[in-house]
Amino acid sequence: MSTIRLTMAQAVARFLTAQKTEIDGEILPLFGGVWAIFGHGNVAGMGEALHGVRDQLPTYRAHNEQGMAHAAIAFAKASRRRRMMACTTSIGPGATNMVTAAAVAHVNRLPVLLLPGDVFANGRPDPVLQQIESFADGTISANDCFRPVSRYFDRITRPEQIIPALQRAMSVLTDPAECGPATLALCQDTQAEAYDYPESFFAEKIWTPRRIRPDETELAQAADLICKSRKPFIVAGGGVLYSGAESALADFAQKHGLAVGETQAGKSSLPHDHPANLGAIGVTGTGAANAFAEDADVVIAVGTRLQDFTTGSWALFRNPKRRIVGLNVQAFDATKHNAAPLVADARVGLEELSRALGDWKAPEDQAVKARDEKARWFDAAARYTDPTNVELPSDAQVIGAVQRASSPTDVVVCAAGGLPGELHKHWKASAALGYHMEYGYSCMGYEIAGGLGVKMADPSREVIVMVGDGSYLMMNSELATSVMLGHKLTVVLLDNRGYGCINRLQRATGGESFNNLLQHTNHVTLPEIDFAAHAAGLGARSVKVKGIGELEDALKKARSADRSTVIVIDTDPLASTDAGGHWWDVAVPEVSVREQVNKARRDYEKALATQRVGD
Ligand SMILES: Cc1ncc(C[n+]2csc(CCOP(=O)(O)OP(=O)(O)O)c2C)c(N)n1
Ligand SMILES: [Mg+2]
Repeated sequence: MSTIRLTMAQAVARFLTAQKTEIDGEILPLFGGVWAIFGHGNVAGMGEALHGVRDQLPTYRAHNEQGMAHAAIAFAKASRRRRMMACTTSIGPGATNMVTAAAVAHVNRLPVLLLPGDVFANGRPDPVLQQIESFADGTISANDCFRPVSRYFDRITRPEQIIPALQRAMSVLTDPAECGPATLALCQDTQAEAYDYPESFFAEKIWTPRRIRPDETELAQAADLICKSRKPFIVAGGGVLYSGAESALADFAQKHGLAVGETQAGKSSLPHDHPANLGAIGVTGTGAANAFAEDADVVIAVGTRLQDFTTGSWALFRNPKRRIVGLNVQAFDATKHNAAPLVADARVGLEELSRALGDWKAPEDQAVKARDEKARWFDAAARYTDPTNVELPSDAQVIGAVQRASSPTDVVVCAAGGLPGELHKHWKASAALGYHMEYGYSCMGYEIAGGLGVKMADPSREVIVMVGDGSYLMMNSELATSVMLGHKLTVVLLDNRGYGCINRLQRATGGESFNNLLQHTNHVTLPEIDFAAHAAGLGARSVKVKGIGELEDALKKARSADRSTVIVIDTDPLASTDAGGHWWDVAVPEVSVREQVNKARRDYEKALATQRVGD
């Protein structure tokens, strides 16, 4: 067996360069790059190793470990999980800064290889700078915070241990069902230790997507349920896009006469103007999709985790005879709420289900109803996004302007605040992956860093990031990275001077406006933040616009700019789209001295009675 003498860190770097992926017949590096912020925990080991492979595997310097991991996660999502990135940090704060991003990847089932530095395996210099020191357990370091938010975790204390650890990490990162973050905590001294690694460990490996085929019995049971249904309805989740099942879904819906509602992760599975596409489903759903969801006797849930925003906290699918067919690559999701599981890849699952259904078609009245409901929804929704000259436009009016200035291949990116709900209802996505919403963790601060990852995954598409003032203030520094790397973003920053959506939620649950909008906070000076100046300071083009007309002009200029642009617009914190939507379970206090809360509690209890438990 021929061997090569390398440090553990050099072995990691070399191994990563050997991992490839095949996309449309083209062999590409599986890892699009490594994000790195160095400190004493990784600069000498991983830093030197990454320098050695910089021509095959680019290293990118970010400004915040959470931000860089958001970019990596967005890159994987925009690549349909077929390409990914790694992230290396120092020990201590650099590592724990990345824990929130690990949770983002975990919830959203997105692959990212996290390589935090760790304390000395030999313990000789203990405690090193940034070592947290557990009094009770010598095996604990800050990196144990990654355990609950990693699909695979290992701490590397011997150089040869990296061989099985990397192989296991790869199996998780590339498995459609298990997919999520893999964390290998790399002890600082071990990174620098040498070992005679077998050459075979570094042989080129081409990863292809595993397409799980359905079990015959599950397939027959699912087909039987659907054939007996009179009001079937499809829910399309993110799994449709990860599987590349858009055409399979369109064929399935058309052949069997079914309508489709899209989750936040599933939006853009079908073009907005496809007759079967009734748009968003759930708490932030369209009136059309929700009308179908309420009546459905069989819900065909394709590639969705069925989180509460999709199920209306399990009060949306209210037909008493309703069953769910769970077409999902992960049995954990396929069996939720007593669903009839159909464990399979979305694309082959839909194809085989279609074969099993033969000529069966949903009753004709369903297609007529879909047409009517869709027309009614668009009539109702249009007025929210129409042009206006009001001084403080709503989020929906800003969305209308962005939509009018966009082209069908653009990607809109968002994550938290009031915007996700408004975008889910109103955004008209044409091309697949044109709607990139992180709504599994809805992590404030994802937007700009995420937009950068999306742009890196496909530089040919214009990327429009929509972000609230709160989210922007929480994390914006990868804007400077986008300028540095020449990956242009258009950022539309909606300044409603605070946490608008939480203030609205507070009011809706009977609370007094308190601690959300800046005006309702403890303060000596009410902040008047000059976001345009801030963005310019980070190197971006920036402009503050007044109203929708100026916004449309600025969007046109941003499109032809060669650098990231931030367009700031003041918006109304109180307005939101009241058409469509559905109840969401947010627990209201059972006792209070405030009558508004008691009233909200009475309404809450009525709504709770509509929630289905378990079935
Ligand atoms: C990291 C993080 N902290 C807290 C929250 C809870 N949260 C959701 S939206 C929101 C306010 C967002 O404010 P902004 O970005 O200005 O959007 P707006 O609500 O005003 O539309 C908060 C605090 C969150 N989603 N993520
Ligand atoms: Mg705000």
